[in-house]
Amino acid sequence: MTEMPPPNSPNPSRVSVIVPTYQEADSLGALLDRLSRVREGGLELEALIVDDDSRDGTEEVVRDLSLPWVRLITRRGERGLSSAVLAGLRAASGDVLIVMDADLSHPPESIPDMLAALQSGADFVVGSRYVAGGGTEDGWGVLRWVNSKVATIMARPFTSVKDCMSGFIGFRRDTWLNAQDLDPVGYKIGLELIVKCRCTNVVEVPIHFSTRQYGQSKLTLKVQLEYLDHVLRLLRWKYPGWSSFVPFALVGISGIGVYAALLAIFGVILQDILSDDIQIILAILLTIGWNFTFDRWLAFWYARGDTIWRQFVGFLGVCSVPVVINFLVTIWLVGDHMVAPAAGAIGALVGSVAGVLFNWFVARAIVFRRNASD
Ligand SMILES: Nc1nc2c(ncn2[C@@H]2O[C@H](COP(=O)(O)OP(=O)(O)OP(=O)(O)O)[C@@H](O)[C@H]2O)c(=O)[nH]1
Ligand SMILES: [Mg+2]
Repeated sequence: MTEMPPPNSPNPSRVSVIVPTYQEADSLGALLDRLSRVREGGLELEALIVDDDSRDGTEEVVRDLSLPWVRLITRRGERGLSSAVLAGLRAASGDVLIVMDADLSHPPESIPDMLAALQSGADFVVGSRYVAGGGTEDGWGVLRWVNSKVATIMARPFTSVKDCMSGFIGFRRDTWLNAQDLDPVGYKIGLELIVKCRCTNVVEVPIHFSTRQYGQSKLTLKVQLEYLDHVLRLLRWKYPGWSSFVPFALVGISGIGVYAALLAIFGVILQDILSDDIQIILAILLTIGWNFTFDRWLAFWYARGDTIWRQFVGFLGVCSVPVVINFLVTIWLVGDHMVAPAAGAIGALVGSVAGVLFNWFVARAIVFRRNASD
């Protein structure tokens, strides 16, 4: 007896293959030829070529082939791989959505394996170079390999998928409809979707990744730097508390160094001009200014739209509480017959630890509030 697929499993005969292209006219004929052979295997498959106005003959290639199952979407005035993929996903009509590169790096012949994995319960499939049976063509330079590995390691906080940098991906329409806050930033739309669709059962199908034969790579240094920004955004999305608290604590530690350095400098240059008390107050205020600037930038990035002066006054108010704790603990210990320097050090330590936690919680709740839309 053959087992019935679960009721929500995709009908494998309705597949949309989204192919983002920028100046890939030379590869398109061969790609569509190989896709048409996959179709002949019994799939109802449409291809959506999402081209960013390449003007390299892409439109002519598609028009001349005149294949009824191929649609060309030409975006004018907009560029970007991820946003092109999202445009293709929105226009697709299939129950299963596959995304692949146009440059023949991704073998269309692996699509049936990807569909089989989805039918067996995967909620996301990745055409993977880094699982048994997969690989890359010889001639991948050391630099590109290291590049890919480093990028993969940086994605570890989000997924254990071995080839999460792959652009050859597939999922059910309902999986992508459940995605939250999709951000069309960067080049790694696969990683973005795995995280934002909260996919838990990601299956890697081995593929042999071919080196492009025609056209030029769009994987420039700028694109690679944008990946750092993408990882930061994903961290802030997935771990909003930690990605606020860790920079806050680090800025707090840096503040101790800044305070000590200011006191040392003032001791030399302001000795004859200002009294010790005034020097200390000045150093405290400047250190609070330092912490405010970096905290607002790195720990409370989401509240940068609010009025800066109101935030600064609030921050000043919040910071003064641990300063008072530090002071009171010191006084109490001195009163308890402890020698002043030791009391000062303990007071500062208690004040700092309490200060970081207190400041972070209260600053978050009162000064740097999150809008409902953040
Ligand atoms: N629509 C659109 N497609 C893009 C854009 N940038 C890249 N692509 C397409 O995305 C796919 C992947 O780009 P590639 O340049 O092959 O990047 P890569 O695979 O990481 O690097 P190489 O294979 O070495 O070229 C290709 O089909 C490109 O044509 C873009 O801005 N808009
Ligand atoms: Mg490529």
